[in-house]
Amino acid sequence: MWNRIAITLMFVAIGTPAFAECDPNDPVTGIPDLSYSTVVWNAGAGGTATLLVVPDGSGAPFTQARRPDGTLVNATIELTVADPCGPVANFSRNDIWLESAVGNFVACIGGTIADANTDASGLTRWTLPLSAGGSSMGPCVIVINGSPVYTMPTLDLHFNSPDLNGDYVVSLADIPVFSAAYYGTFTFAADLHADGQIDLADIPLLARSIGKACP
Ligand SMILES: [Ca+2]
Ligand SMILES: [Ca+2]
Repeated sequence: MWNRIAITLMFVAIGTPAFAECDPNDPVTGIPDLSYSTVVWNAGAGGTATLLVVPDGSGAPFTQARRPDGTLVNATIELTVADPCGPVANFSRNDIWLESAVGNFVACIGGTIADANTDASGLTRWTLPLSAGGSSMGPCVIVINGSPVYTMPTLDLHFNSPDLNGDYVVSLADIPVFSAAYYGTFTFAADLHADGQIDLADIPLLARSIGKACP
């Protein structure tokens, strides 16, 4: 499916006019231009990373994401918001968020927004835990004011959560999903201590979060 979307997006990108330019007589005033905004995700150089999310925000910070083999990786995302005239300072964090359309990943209201408004350099980050549930093994995109920064999926950041069924709360209803993976076929969603296997190390991450819900 992604191939199809990528091809469509490529077509749109080709049909889009060249970068807008800064007119000193009519400067752009703080309206982000996705063509000028840039993302740095150093974790991407080493492959995929998985972040544990909990609806109440008690999951892992981005500095403690995991590689598929379980080793820790700093998956901090840095976004510089810019318009054709330069960085956009103090742009509201509420208008910048992460999305993933794959799996049953769900976000609480405002649960995936950036840590802070952009600074004087237009920079903001994601380091704090998200408030979210469900899981995703697909690409994650950064969205500014409703439009993705990337025209193609490039952040291989996956999510999983003790809210396995993605209903915004960790409850007894999540346990059958976990048990099925523990005793049966491996399921990424249940690999809460993400290391490619479901074992005793995954259980505390579910047990300690029972009752946790969106704020
Ligand atoms: Ca749940
Ligand atoms: Ca595990």
